[in-house]
Order: sequence, then structure tokens, then C-alpha cells
Amino acid sequence: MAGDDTTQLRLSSSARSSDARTIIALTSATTYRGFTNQVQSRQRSVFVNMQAGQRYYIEVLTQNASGDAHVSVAWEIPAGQGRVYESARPIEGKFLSPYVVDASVSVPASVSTQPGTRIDVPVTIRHTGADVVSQGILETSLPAGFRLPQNSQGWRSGYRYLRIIAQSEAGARGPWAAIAEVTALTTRGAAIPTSAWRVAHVSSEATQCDSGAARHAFDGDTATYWHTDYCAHTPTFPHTLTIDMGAWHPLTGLIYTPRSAMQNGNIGAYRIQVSVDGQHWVNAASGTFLDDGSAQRAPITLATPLVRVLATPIQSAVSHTVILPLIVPSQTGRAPLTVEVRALYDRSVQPWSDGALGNNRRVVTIQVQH
Ligand SMILES: [Ca+2]
Ligand SMILES: [Ca+2]
Repeated sequence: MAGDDTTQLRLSSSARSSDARTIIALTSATTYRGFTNQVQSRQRSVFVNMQAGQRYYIEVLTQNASGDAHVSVAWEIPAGQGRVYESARPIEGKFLSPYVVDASVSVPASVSTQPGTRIDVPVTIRHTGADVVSQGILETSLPAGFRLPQNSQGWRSGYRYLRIIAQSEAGARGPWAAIAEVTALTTRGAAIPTSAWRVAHVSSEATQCDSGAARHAFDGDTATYWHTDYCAHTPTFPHTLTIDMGAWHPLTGLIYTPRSAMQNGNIGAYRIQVSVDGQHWVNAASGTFLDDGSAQRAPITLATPLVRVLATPIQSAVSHTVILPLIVPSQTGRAPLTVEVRALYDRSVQPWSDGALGNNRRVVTIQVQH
């Protein structure tokens, strides 16, 4: 392997990611495709025997410190009938296919019920790929007037990820953004405790010449703050801070508290996005904060989704059925209602997994008989 700056190569003995182990780890940069730079003796892995026709899970991790960035992986394969091994640099695309974990979701096409009753909608997820989904999530919407019963069977409502996008500085003093505290509000305006929060992603933070780490945006102390970098680099707008709240909460708004000692970085134009899984984002609010140093509220008026975390890993070719219990309102219109269900990865468990578990939006139609 050749890479810049630090790189790791993980190879599985099967198509399953869970069997993968690190076979090369480089802690300093090589030249581009410099497979024999020997900056470290570890550029070449131990001998790994692979079987023709078998599928293997392969994963490359790379991190760039600054400047150029690249990563390449070579292997040795039989040259022909005589089985003389020759080096192929890098591995050709024809030997690679994207890693997908596919699953299908099924729901009844239609269920029939009366006003004011409870209905149980079975939702079945069947994993069709080779790998294991260590944690899956089902997401659905609640039709207007419907609610969950007391025993919600593990379903809860809310969003887990919060993203603040700063688009301008309130006083046009420079290309920075800063947050002393961000408070997320849930039902009846209550503040969500931040003890389980962590920074999922930040576009930039000033940690070399200032104490501007992103985690200071929710440490409960208005004297500490997140500040975008102005030490080595001064990136321009937009700046983003993505927070994983660790659990799903209904959201009714956000309070932005700017720095108190200095105005630099006061956010002007902003956008707030929310997500169930850290992958699919919904615009929740936008506006412009005033440059007066006051704590300011951004209301969120989105419909809240229902979420169900699958308690156990989903093995290949195994079906899981969970019940979605719904209380039908006593007054409903005549038109049938539809509920859409989809399956997602939990990004906090499988951060490399892209998007949904397969193409799996399914719709159940609820017929309310009057
Ligand atoms: Ca570099
Ligand atoms: Ca703070």
C-alpha cells in the first residue's frame, strides 16, 4: 500500500466485514503509488492466500493531515497458466465492486380498522446480503391524529442528529463562526440534556491558537465556545457543526448563545438540519440571528418521525418482524391513510455504511371503516 498521510488496509477472510483485520498500517506518507518507497517496512503485508472466484471484504482507511492526499493498493496475482505471480499496481477496478448490505422491508399492502381502536402493523425486514447489519433502524411517519399506545413496543419518536450550518457572520467582521452554547428544545420547550451528546462532525475548529474545540458548544458553560479555525487555516463559509445527541428526541427548537466576551464569529444567516440516522437530512429551520449578543431561538415545526432500533444484529437471510402499534383517532376522514416505512443503518455503529438498507421504502394503506 502507498498512501498520504496515514493509511490502513483491512482485509477479510470472507465477504463479511466482521472477519476483517488490519494487514497494513502506515503512519507516514509515501509518494504517489510509491509501493516500494519502503518509508516503512510495513508497506507490504504478510502473505495472504486468496481463492479465485471468492468474494472478500476489503476496506481502506485514510487520513490526510495537510496538502496532497492519495492512497493505492497493489496485490500479486497469478500471471497465467504457469502461475507466475506478478505485481498488479494498483488493483484494477474490474476486481472490485461496491460494498452494499441489502435488505428488503415488507408490510401488509392494506389494513382495515375502526376509529378509536388500536392496530398492529407487522413490519418485516429481511437481510439479503452476505454481511451482518450490526444495527438497523426502522423509520416511519405517523399519520395526522394517530399516536403510539402506552406500550409502544420499542418505537419512539424524534431525531437524533442535529446540524447547524453557519452561512454568514452577523457583523460581517470575518469568515468565522462561533457558538458559546447550543440548546436543543423538545416537547413543551424543555431543554434536552447534553450529557450523551458528542460531536459527529465539525467542518473546522480553532484548537491550536484558541480553545475553540467543537465540544465547547454544548458543555453547559457560556464562557467556553466552538470557534472555526483561524490559526493555520481560515476556511470560509459555510461552517457546519453536526451533533449526535445519542438518542432520539422530538425537537421544537434550538437556542443559540453567542460568545459573551467578543463578537467575532457571531452567526448571522443559519440553517438547521436534523436526521434520524446521520445520513438522511431534513431542513428544519433557517433564518438570521441578530448581532446583539443575546441568546436567540430558532423554532422547529417539523413533523416528528417514529423510530425503532432493531435490538439484535440482522444475520444474512434471516427475517425480523416487529410490530408497529398505532392508535387510530376517533374522528378520521374517509380517505385511506398511508404509512411509509423504511429501513436504515445506525451510522453510529456502521459509520461507513451509505444510506438506506437497500431500496426499501414500503407503504401500508390504513382503511378506517366508519
Ligand atoms: Ca497529505
Ligand atoms: Ca460552552
